[in-house]
Amino acid sequence: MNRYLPIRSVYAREVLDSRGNPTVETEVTVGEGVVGRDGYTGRAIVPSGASTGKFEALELRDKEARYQGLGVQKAVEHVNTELAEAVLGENVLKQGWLDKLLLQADGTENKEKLGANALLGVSLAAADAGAKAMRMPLFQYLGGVHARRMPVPMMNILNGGRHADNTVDFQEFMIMPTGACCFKEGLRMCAEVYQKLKEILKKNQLSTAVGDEGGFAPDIKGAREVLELMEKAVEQAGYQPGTDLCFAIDAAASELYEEQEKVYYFPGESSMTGHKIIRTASEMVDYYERLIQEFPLVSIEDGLWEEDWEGWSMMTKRLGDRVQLVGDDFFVTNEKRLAKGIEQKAGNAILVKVNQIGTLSEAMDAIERAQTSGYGAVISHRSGESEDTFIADLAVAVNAGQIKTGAPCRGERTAKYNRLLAIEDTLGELALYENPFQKNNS
Ligand code: 2PG
Ligand code: MG
Repeated sequence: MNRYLPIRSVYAREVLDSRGNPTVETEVTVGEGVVGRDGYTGRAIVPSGASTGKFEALELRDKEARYQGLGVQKAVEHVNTELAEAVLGENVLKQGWLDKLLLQADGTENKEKLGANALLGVSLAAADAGAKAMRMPLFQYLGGVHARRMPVPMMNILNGGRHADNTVDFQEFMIMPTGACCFKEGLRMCAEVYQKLKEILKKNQLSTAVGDEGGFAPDIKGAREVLELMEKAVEQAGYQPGTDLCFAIDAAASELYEEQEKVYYFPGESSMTGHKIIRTASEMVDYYERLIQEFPLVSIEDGLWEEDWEGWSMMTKRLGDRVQLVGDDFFVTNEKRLAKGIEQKAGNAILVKVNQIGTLSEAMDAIERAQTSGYGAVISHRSGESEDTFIADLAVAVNAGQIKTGAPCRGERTAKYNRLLAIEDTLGELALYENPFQKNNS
């Protein structure tokens, strides 16, 4: 791009995320003229995970008394000094170059010097500023004229694991409106099923309190019982499970893994049944296989723990032609780990969380690698989120076809869905919506 739109100022502050913990908000102002007069300001609020992968880029926390150690004043300071210095005067339209400068300023493999939360805020806010300066919607700025595929929501309606204080051991139970005609209708179907599920839980005297991502968090014995309730909710909402809506889970198995004994321990199921439930890697796969046979389960995320490359290859060999096997903690949005997975035929899709890697360009590299290798890419929120809607635009920009961004409940989750409704409106007849699991659709 020939135009030169210099970055005039970079500024970060500490704000709160959806769990009430501090995070970084960054503003990048660009323009040829005077700041505040004819400049454009891009903004970003960095998300934060709870079930974080061991190999994620480092999220810098102050570890001081304030905010119980979770303050981000150091990361904010790094943005306002070193990172600002690195990019001031640079052309905001050269995202790849800006991200390189950010990486150079940090200089470490996992962003431990300045913090991935410091780098990411600048990277995303710069992209937002670029889009505003070009007077383009963010998804078009990032993806160009071919950005038009609306993502199928992978909507979390029941929370467990690290995202809730209930007995459900798997972290997320999701519905995917694969039979919808468009995003808007898919969203409606999901919201209706969500409300039906609430009614069913109430009728069964189960809690309708929600977890971190807005899904309900009742005490239920195991995955089968949850999926049965979900099937009921789909049917009572007037839809057909497997045709109109399918199911997805995030087992977040790294959280269940006991390294010493080399087994997966299910604390909730153990307490509900009164005896200790453990499963080996191959028993985990047996378990998934039974669930696939019984329910329209089309996607399993982090089915095994993040270091079990052999187990992942075994799981992919056994289940990979029937379901999507998504690596989250396993791939951590890292192109190198993904390349190793592709080589070892481990998994067949990547979960993309921009803060796992720390810059937009690196996340887009990982997406491109997945897409050119026949792997799926699911754009994802974190359990700690904000009103920032960047990932909605990113999902359309890269034609990912799938987005995971929580329940149709809690503002930080609905912000993304509402942004997608606006994008679908903007695209009008150009918008595409297709079942990502159906091969050979146009
Ligand atoms: C996950 C995510 C988002 P967290 O495991 O996929 O749903 O959770 O942000 O806590 O890592
Ligand atoms: Mg996950």
